[in-house]
Amino acid sequence: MAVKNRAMLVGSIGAGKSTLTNALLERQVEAVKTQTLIYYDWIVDTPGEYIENPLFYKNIMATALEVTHVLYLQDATRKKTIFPPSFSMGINKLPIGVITKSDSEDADVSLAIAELERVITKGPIVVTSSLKGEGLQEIRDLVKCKSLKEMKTYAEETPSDYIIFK
Ligand SMILES: Nc1nc2c(ncn2[C@@H]2O[C@H](COP(=O)(O)OP(=O)(O)O)[C@@H](O)[C@H]2O)c(=O)[nH]1
Ligand SMILES: [Mg+2]
Repeated sequence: MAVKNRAMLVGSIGAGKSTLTNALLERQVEAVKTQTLIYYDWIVDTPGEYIENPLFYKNIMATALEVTHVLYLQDATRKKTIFPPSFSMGINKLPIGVITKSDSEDADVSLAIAELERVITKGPIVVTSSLKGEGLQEIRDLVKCKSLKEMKTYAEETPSDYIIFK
């Protein structure tokens, strides 16, 4: 039987993980502050504390065992990234970089892409706005891919303004 593809979302407190979860699943509810792991269908929403405090990295590693993809969220309105360089290299799951809040007037999308390119050494980066619904289908499709190669082909063959492959 085929194993269902699942994605874990990681990113700072306030990066937009829970809002993105709702947008991806078309859940019409307010994002609640997550103090713990929340499983919704094919998504695992994590608390921002997991990445803000290196003591919790072990929780990220343990939860990663349950998923096929890890989404690394970078808030476009933040100048810095919370992720250490090459962080995705340490997690043996298919990486997807996600820029959030691209719609914000405070967003610096180019800077956010440059930051994420140092975190995701190889893989797709999707520019999203949960508010406007941009980049969401690209994420849903990428999570259906079974390899980096498949994600690369998808990124190259999809006429989308919101996807980059590095
Ligand atoms: N402008 C804008 N704000 C967003 C977007 N996504 C989330 N936010 C806001 O960012 C804040 C934190 O979002 P939340 O999903 O709770 O972040 P989390 O802590 O990572 O789960 C909330 O005030 C959201 O309304 C977006 O696409 N655009
Ligand atoms: Mg949350």
